[in-house]
Amino acid sequence: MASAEAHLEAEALPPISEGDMNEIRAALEKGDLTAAATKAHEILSNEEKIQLHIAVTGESGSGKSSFINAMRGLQDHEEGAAEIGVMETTMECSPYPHPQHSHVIFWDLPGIGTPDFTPDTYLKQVQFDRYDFFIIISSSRFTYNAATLAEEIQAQGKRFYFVRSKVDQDVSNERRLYDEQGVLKAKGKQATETRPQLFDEMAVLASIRQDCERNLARLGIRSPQVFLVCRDDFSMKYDGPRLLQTFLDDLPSEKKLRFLRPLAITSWEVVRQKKKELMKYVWLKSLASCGASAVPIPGLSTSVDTAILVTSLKEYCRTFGLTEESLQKLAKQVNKPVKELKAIIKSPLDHEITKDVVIKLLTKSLGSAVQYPLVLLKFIPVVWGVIGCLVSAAIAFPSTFFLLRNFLSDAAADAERVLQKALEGTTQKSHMGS
Ligand SMILES: Nc1nc2c(ncn2[C@@H]2O[C@H](COP(=O)(O)OP(=O)(O)OP(=O)(O)O)[C@@H](O)[C@H]2O)c(=O)[nH]1
Ligand SMILES: [Mg+2]
Repeated sequence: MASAEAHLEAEALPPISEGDMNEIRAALEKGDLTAAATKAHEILSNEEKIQLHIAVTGESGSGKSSFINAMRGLQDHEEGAAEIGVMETTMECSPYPHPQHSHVIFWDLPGIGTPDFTPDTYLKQVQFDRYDFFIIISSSRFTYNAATLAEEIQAQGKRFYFVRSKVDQDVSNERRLYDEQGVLKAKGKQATETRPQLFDEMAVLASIRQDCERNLARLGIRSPQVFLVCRDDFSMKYDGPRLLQTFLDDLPSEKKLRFLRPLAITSWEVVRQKKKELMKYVWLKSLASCGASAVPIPGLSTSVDTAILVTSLKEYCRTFGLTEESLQKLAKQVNKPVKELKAIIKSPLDHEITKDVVIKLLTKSLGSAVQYPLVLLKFIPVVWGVIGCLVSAAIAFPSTFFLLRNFLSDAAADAERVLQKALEGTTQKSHMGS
């Protein structure tokens, strides 16, 4: 049990600075709930303003624009998708905000190594400083241009990820050397460690990876990490899931949620991480909802700002794909009637969330608030230790806290069920998390 409790506490660690935390605590200690709630509001608004700028770079034609479309969950032909093509297409730095989460911005950079963008001036031309990190896309062989970019980005102290695109093409090109039974056509003659007698996709991938890693290491790149991807089923296949996980692990804690929000629900792991990050903000939202805009709720002996709660629940729905638009899109992708997906969802969808729904949920969570106030000490010892003494917040704070927490858990559970249903009858399960 001790470890479970420790886990809960760690989960609830506030993602805010010590200064902000002290300010909230000092206000609460003075009994100034409005000042504490205003501060919580300010922290949340600042979080909303955080942007993530991701530069996607590489040689012309390497698949940069296709990669951006895949990351944004868009097909190449869809409205708002980056232009792709076999001819040189991208001539200037173009921002592509995520369609539903505009704070995550992918920058489609022009290809390096064309007459207009030579390696010596490229990084200056693309305004190097603007980006949080770089993704270098390379298709086929490791090139001088890719090498120069990697070296230069490392020298400037920024992070980059080396992505080897179009591996589906490499796999199918290699497959052509084998017969229908998967036996090497030139029987025995050409079999090598990287090209075995029997076709082995893993061996093809391993040799591409080794080649890239060897070349990067030769340049003096520290612990080179290479990710093999293909634009189709990007987030499920090859190194797509590992790439997303690595971005997330490397981001500073205040940017993690920003990156997670737009990620498509392609694995149980994505659901788990989204839930974990959103949980960290629950207590701040509860505190904000007890502020100056709190009004008495008829029939309940408490005052809260229901607008904050409505916005928060809608945000949870969007983050877990519980919107009409996301479900329609998913249904189309997996070729199942949307009715089938909706039938297993227990929480309301984002457009169904209204003030009345919030009040109904608040009535339910009031019971938990009265029954289990001490549980809060486990989640947020620093805050509850002081807020519990304020009459004005003694009921409102735990009620909204349990409301948000429970809704979040339910929405995550719905997202898992929808994923399970979407995958039924497909072979993609092996690419999923646990
Ligand atoms: N088979 C396969 N083809 C891909 C993949 N990614 C991109 N392509 C194709 O490669 C070609 C070039 O892709 P783009 O995304 O336009 O490449 P780019 O790097 O943006 O090119 P520029 O804008 O000219 O610098 C297009 O025909 C894409 O359809 C992939 O993962 N697999
Ligand atoms: Mg392009």
